[in-house]
Amino acid sequence: MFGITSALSEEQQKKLLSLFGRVRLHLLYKASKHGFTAAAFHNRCDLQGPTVIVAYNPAGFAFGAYTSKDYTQCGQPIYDQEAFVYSITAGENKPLRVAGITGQSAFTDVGTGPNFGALVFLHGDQPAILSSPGVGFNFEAPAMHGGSLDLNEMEVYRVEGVSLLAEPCRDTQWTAERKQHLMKSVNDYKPEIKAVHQARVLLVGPVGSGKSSFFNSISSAFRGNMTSQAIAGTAGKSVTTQFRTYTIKAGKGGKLLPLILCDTMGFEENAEAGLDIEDIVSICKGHVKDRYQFSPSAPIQENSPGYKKHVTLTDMIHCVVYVVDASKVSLLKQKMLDKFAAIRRKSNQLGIPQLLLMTKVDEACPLVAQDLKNVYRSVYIQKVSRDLSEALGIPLSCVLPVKNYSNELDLDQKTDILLLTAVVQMLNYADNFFENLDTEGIKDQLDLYRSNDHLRPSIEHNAV
Ligand SMILES: Nc1nc2c(ncn2[C@@H]2O[C@H](COP(=O)(O)OP(=O)(O)OP(=O)(O)O)[C@@H](O)[C@H]2O)c(=O)[nH]1
Ligand SMILES: [Mg+2]
Repeated sequence: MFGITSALSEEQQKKLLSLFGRVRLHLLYKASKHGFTAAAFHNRCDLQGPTVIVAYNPAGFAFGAYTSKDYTQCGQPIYDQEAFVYSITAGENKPLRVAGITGQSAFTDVGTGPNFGALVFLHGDQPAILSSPGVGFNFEAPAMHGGSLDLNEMEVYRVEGVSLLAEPCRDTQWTAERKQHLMKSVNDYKPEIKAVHQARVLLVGPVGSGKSSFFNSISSAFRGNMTSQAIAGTAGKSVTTQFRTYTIKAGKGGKLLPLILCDTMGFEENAEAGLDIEDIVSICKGHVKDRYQFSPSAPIQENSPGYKKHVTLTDMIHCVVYVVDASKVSLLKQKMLDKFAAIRRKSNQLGIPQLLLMTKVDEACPLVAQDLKNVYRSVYIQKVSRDLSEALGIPLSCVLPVKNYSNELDLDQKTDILLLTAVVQMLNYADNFFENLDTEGIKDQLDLYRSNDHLRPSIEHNAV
């Protein structure tokens, strides 16, 4: 949570983390800031997946409760074998960790403060707890909280990267055959329209989200070794400042793939900085030439040097891909979401299908960093996908998680499979663009573009 700092001391944080293993804590709620009330707690903590409460009392104890389940205010007792209550007391080397009593519920999911039976937090909508050792959890009250029932502070953290789904949400084979099959699908792809030989896919997204790295990664996967044709990196501003249209070869010296990846300057929250939405519209219509130097002060004009007046279907964008860093989703501000919404409106008007590429899944979830196969099993990645899908108004099925190559020296089969799966989906969506043209409304749709006289003769469908 931006701008709100944790009350955990370094020592307390270390002890708390030692209860979980390799996880990350994300502060959701801080009572002194949001209010010592059940409503404020539920407002921030419901439907967040695994969470841990940290309560601080005047006796200097930090203690609380962990649950792997959501708070939903369903009114039912919740059984959670992974739940525990704990205390991390200064001076004590080891944290106190108390698992639930077998057969008893972990907590009652009601609209009051979190009720773990033995410990009820925000009791009576006050900065206080109710302590009843033996109800659900058994402990000695002096060891847990020193008998001090008032609270100076209470925080709730989402525990990220802690759990895996029993079954993956998408079925994938992580084998060499699967990789070959995906590569063949890309190689053999033919746009539905005869005059178009390559699907043109536009990558747009915030500064540093991994647009240029995605092109580099796809190019590397096909070449069979690491390449970095597009300059990638981190800086306060967008590293990419030119519009680039990249072709990709199927192997070193091989034939060109039927795909062009268009890389853009990153956009920023500030309306005056980063890529301009009007530039995106011009790109989508095919008016922007390769290597056009973006200018944050003004969008491209008809008389700009990089402006292409006469365009055909070949020049247009056939699929827009929003690129978002999975590890920064909770930091996306409303202004950024508004930019996405504006681009989405324009793309819809132009009939261009859209996908969402969620990069840096390795940075977002430690379980995925350990083994990329966990990408479809990570509870946290599923949650981030859902959040993004809702925030951007894009169906969950259109969210494509990937890990780009960033500092590796060698290719990795699982990384390639995830990257290639995303490319195949982009090509499928580009086909939807061509299919949409083949409708009654074709004239209306093309009228949305300028120079529609140049387009009409080129719309002839490839025989399938
Ligand atoms: N760990 C990890 N790092 C990544 C991933 N994708 C990109 N990066 C790193 O993130 C940084 C930014 O990546 P870029 O590809 O330059 O991002 P961009 O969207 O092109 O950024 P701008 O051109 O500045 O808008 C680089 O340091 C990359 O190495 C990923 O999937 N995982
Ligand atoms: Mg870039």
